[in-house]
Amino acid sequence: MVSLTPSSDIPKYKLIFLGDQGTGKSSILNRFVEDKFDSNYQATIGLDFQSKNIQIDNQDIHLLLYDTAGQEKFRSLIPMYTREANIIILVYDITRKDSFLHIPSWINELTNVKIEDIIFVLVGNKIDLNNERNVSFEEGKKYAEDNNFIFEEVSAKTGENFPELFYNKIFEQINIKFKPGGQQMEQEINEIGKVKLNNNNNESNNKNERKNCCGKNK
Ligand SMILES: Nc1nc2c(ncn2[C@@H]2O[C@H](COP(=O)(O)OP(=O)(O)O)[C@@H](O)[C@H]2O)c(=O)[nH]1
Ligand SMILES: [Mg+2]
Repeated sequence: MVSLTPSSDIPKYKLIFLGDQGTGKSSILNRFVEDKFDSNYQATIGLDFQSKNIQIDNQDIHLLLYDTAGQEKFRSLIPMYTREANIIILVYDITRKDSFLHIPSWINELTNVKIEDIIFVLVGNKIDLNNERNVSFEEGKKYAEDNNFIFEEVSAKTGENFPELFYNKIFEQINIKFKPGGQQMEQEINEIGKVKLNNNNNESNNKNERKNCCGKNK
């Protein structure tokens, strides 16, 4: 699944999806990487990742996209794979208010990242279900603005607003504020692979130490 180019000079960026189970993280990843949508629900176990080469202003870049499980029992793994993250995409479901209200608690899990070095993106998913909406566009936008996050509402099902989100807003920010993934990347992928294998039956529910972080006082 992952096609790394180990000795290449292509800059690498690590992008992580966080958010409640069922908000559409895996679907957004699949829509972006393969431009497809599968309505058969399959909960992500632990974490998974894919990669995609893209071009920004004629410059190749390599994106590593880490998909995570929204279940509480996997939260203890978060610091391990948010290490060296460049972009964190926080996903909620516009039909589920609880998933929006839980966004600060996902941010609070980020105990080991340099907040100022990361591009944060708040994404309200499932806008094809607009008639079931429970989180307004304005609520999402205000929260994002208050925290200096990129904001977009999308539908992984229809692909609506994907070009705007990825090829416009996120990549524009990457151009402005880029930090290469660095040498740690391959070692980290190996470690993550081990964690995935070891945690398929992990019932651990450790709470991580919480640090002050953006959104915490919201
Ligand atoms: N209507 C609609 N359903 C979606 C959308 N994105 C995901 N889903 C559905 O929501 C459920 C959870 O999606 P999934 O990607 O597995 O969520 P995850 O747990 O956050 O990875 C699945 O049944 C998806 O088919 C969307 O944009 N619109
Ligand atoms: Mg998933």
